[in-house]
Amino acid sequence: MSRNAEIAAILEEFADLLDAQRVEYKPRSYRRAADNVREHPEPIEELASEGTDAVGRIEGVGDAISSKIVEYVETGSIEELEALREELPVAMEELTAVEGVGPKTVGDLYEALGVTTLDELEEAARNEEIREVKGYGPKTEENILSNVEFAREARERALLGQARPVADGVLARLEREDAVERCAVAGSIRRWRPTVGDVDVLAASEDPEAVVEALTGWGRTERVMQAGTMKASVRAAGVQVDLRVVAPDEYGAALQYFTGSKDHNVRVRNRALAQDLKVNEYGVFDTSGVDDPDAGQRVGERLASETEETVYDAIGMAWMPPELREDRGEVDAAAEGTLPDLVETIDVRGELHTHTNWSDGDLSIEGLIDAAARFGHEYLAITDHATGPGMVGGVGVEDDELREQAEVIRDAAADAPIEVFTGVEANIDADGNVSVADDVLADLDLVVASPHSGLDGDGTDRLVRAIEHPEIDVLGHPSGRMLNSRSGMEIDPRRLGEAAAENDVALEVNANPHRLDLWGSAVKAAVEAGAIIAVNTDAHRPSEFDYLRYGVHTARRGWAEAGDVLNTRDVAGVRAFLE
Ligand code: DGT
Ligand code: CA
Ligand code: CA
Ligand code: ZN
Repeated sequence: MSRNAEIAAILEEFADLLDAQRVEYKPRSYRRAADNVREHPEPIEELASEGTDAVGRIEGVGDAISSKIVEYVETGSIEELEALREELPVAMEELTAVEGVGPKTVGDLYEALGVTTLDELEEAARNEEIREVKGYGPKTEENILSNVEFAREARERALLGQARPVADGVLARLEREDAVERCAVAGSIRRWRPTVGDVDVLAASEDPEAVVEALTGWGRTERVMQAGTMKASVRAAGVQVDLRVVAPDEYGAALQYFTGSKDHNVRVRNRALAQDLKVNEYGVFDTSGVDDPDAGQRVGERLASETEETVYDAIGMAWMPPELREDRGEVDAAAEGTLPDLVETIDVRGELHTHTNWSDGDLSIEGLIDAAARFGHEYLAITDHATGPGMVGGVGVEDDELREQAEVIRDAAADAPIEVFTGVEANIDADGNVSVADDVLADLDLVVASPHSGLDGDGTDRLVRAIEHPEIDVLGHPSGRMLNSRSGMEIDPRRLGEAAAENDVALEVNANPHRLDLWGSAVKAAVEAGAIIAVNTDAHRPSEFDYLRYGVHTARRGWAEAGDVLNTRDVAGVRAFLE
């Protein structure tokens, strides 16, 4: 791991603080340098050890910035940045998470009102103090009050992509512990929700204290918030982890209970009640001969508790994957034996949305093909960004270059160990037009079209119009949402699904953990309307092929079976879809 991302973040903080002081021009050059440092293929700390000249060879990094980078790598801090932080002691990231509040507003409100935190910002808006500040009015207050809650929630929930690796680490640690008989994640992380409040972990053990100690003493645990004899709460790698230890013979009932969702559990419980059964975290109990079923937790004859399968079976239901447990009809389906046979990560054979260094990806065409082959894919579509709305800073590829790139891809494909499709990611403008000339699109194997700008209001009409374009094959990240930072367009997934089915377009589940777009309920509605789904990682670098599992589990939350997913088909099957 190079330190490029870390140093880019430092440069961005610099830019924010300069912006807040209304310094002109400089912030823009810091941001540009940050982008280039982040994408630079060599580790920046190695360049820094060679001196400012070496760092200065990175595009957009001039003398002033390169000497700050060297200062940071050598001393761990930058004097000028420390001074800026002292002048403006604001929680910049927290405050700018409020939509419509940028660094300049933060600077102004600090100067005038001393606002440093989200709570203070909200209070100032509520007390109508902001309208008194020069350049601001009641509209700003209104905007802050309507967006502050979203920003607060966004900060409290971790992205699945951040939490899941922590969960994997906790489980690996607990599995090594002799005292642990069985363990699993529960709660929203087990259901693969796009964001999670915490990572719930359940363990079965006769020696709970040893299990608690294993977590509190884990190498990645940063802070112990609570440690009892049967449970613990810690902060590990930036995520809250909640551990519960239960007796081995009650493990299944506890797992079922703590997996949730709450709505699912309520429906299960009601189903059980109708059969004179009581379900809780200790088991399923027959209360038919019991005077007061609420007299205690373990009242009546215990029918099941050791495994989840027996718990569901005792209520007359089939076991179901956790992704389904959102009260979207799964309880009835489990009772009727009509649960879907969900798609699995191993079913996916190829990747249909990726970027090379022709646009904003890291790798060359050959490098990307190689990485896809190493990941185990049978085929790969290369879909660099076209120019158009939402593509800033020269990221997109012009039509002429796209023609040229298609030739280069075909040459590379001739020697490739896997099948390679030529392609593009075109932009959908506010009216639903697509940013690339029809004849260029017609010459490519696969066209992804995605919205990248104007991402508010209802986007359904605009997206349907793009779907109806004869050259479009995949509708990329349809809503354009960015988890924890922007909500994206509203969409009617049923209408998108109908249009997609009619026009032979696949709707994407973008597996990037910042997006997960479409999401579970939307996938379900679209698939019910007849649509085919494509689970794509949108990889910009080799490590991002690993995002696949987040996309597949998101599709599973939408009840998708392998047959509903385009890229579970073999090469011939995909070609047939594209023709
Ligand atoms: P999160 O953490 O906000 O992403 O969502 P969950 O679903 O993980 O919720 P959490 O961590 O509060 O609780 C884990 C599970 O425990 C939840 O999915 C269902 C169960 N549970 C917790 N509290 C209650 C409750 O008051 N009633 C019921 N029926 N179930 C509960
Ligand atoms: Ca949870
Ligand atoms: Ca919890
Ligand atoms: Zn893309």
